[in-house]
Amino acid sequence: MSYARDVTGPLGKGDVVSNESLANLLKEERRFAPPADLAEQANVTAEAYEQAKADRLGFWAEQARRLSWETEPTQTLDWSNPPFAKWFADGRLNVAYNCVDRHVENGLGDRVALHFEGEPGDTRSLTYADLQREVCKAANALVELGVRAGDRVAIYLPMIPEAVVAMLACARIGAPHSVVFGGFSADALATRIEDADARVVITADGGFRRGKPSALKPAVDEALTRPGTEKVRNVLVVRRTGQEDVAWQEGRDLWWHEFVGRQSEQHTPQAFDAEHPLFILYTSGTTGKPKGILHTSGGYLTQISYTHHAVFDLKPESDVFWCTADVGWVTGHSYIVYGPLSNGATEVLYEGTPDTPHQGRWWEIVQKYGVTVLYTAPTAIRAAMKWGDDIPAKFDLSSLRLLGSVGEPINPEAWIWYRKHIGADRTPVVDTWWQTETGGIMISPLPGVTAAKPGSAQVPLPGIAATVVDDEAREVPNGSGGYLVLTEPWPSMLRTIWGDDQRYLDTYWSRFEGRYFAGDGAKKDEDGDIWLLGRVDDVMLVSGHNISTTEVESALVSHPKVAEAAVVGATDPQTTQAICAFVILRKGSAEGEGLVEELRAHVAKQLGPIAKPKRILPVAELPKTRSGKIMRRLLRDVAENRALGDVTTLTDSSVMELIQSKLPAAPSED
Ligand code: 6R9
Repeated sequence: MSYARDVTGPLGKGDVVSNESLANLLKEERRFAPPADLAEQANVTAEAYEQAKADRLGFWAEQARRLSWETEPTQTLDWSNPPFAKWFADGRLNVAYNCVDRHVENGLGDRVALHFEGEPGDTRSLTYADLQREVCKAANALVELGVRAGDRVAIYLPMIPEAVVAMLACARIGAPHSVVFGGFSADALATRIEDADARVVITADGGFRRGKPSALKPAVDEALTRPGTEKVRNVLVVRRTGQEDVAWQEGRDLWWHEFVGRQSEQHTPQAFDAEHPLFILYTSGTTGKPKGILHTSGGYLTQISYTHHAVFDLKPESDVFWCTADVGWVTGHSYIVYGPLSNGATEVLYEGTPDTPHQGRWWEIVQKYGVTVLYTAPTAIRAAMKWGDDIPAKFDLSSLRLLGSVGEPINPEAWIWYRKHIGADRTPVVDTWWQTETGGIMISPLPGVTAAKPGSAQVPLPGIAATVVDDEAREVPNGSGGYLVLTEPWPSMLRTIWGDDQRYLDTYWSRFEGRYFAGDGAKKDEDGDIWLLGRVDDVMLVSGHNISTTEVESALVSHPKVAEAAVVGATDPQTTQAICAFVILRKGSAEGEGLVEELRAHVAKQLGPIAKPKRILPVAELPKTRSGKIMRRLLRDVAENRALGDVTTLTDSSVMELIQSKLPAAPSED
């Protein structure tokens, strides 16, 4: 049965389960008001909502003044050919200048931009002046390789400072970068090189992961044997691991330390049009080839700079910001590179995994650098919950004043754990909803304004228009669910899918006339606050009821023995689909007799009998993408005993073998 069919059913209509469960989640009426001291000094106050409501475009025009333009824009939005937006179209700027040089010119050259922490424990701090020198050298190197404004450069690197330098060097010369996550296969890299028609690839011999060197260059060599990649002239290779057996193609391959190393530290940035392409970032569609999401310069940087300032309340003189994302994910682009650096922040960049060499590594890093603002994903929070409260308790986390979450709905249980065990029951938690396509944060509490509700992203940011609609595009009343849509263009919106305008129209703008369809299910509670319910493709249809995976997962995780849960609907002759749950147990919870029954009863009690999972399988790990999203598609394959679909974007492919080895388990009967 195809999933596409199920999503056509209206979410939330006759959907008792979801409404009940929402009421359930909210029953304790837990609200967390902003701490008084933070609220008093907050970068953004409630006034911003009023101001943006009164004059949305005027509001964004004002935010654009956060940047240094070579030519100030006089136009804000050109929406004459929707949905192809132009923002600040007659303005000209250089993105890298805004992220680096202007801070040096303002006397901040000695401020640390990046505290790099390698997985083996090696460290390196780069000031803004250091970053300027490195970016200039890399820009000169690309120019020497014949890269011109408009040419695409593929970046396939571990989480090392050169990744940031390479991106900024591309931005500086107007060459759109396409960063490919270092965990992707040669195939995934080849498709992306071909689609973007890249001329140069920047990579490394390897990076450190889980305590050992993990090679990258062989995947590049392999990718470049594939048809469609012939136009790649050069491969620039950073020496990170020092592995001895790096294969080399003379004339094509160049060591970064030699070639970039001998370049001049001077480079004069040239301004580009606000709509000049800044980067392409591929997101895997559920079907077909990955979509190259295109972002441009002026509007993107305006919204990223503003949202980083507003949502993280960033005080560049005193804060130490740490976004744990990989640069290969949009979160790394926007909240490691362009947001923090455009705001002159000091930030941490960490190469490795959270549990190498021990499960307290992140908390040790927070303590070491005095991190004040931490931005991570629910999957990492749930992993920390699973490892145990005693681990973060060993470290001094008192520098933290604000926590953020992104990537998936954060279940109330994890939200509360995060605030309590990482944020000392004191810090606000901002749950930020956005997408590769939106470029920057769209829906989130403001830390100095919003009384936070665990589990809800709550309200669109000032200047952003979002709502929830039913099948017929009618806005749903408070207390109901439907589809999340964005009703007005926003500065950091994608401009198109690279090379495929039609697919851009079809994917995002055809479902609801004149509105951007995000592909997520959502609900508005009685206060009008927005709760994200997961991708509509994942919604389950059980005996005529639409049930969201997020809600059943949340109910499971609210049981003290469950650390993490993934829920899918598997074809079922009686009920159309049957709920099948995969659960990871918390440390110390045994898989013993009766556990499955206990969990099923727990869900039934929380959400009603219809939402009771038919099968529950305790597993050691769940299949995830690098950004921590559970790949439910693969779990459906398992639940329906099918061969696995595309696994190229999986972080760890052995996970699926482990899960499959659990099957066939006798389905528990009602
Ligand atoms: C930034 C990013 C986008 C999808 C999005 C939604 C999910 C992201 C979320 C969230 C609930 C949040 N998502 N943040 N769901 N609450 N705070 O993740 O971009 O990788 O393109 O994924 O992630 O389903 O549509 P991307």
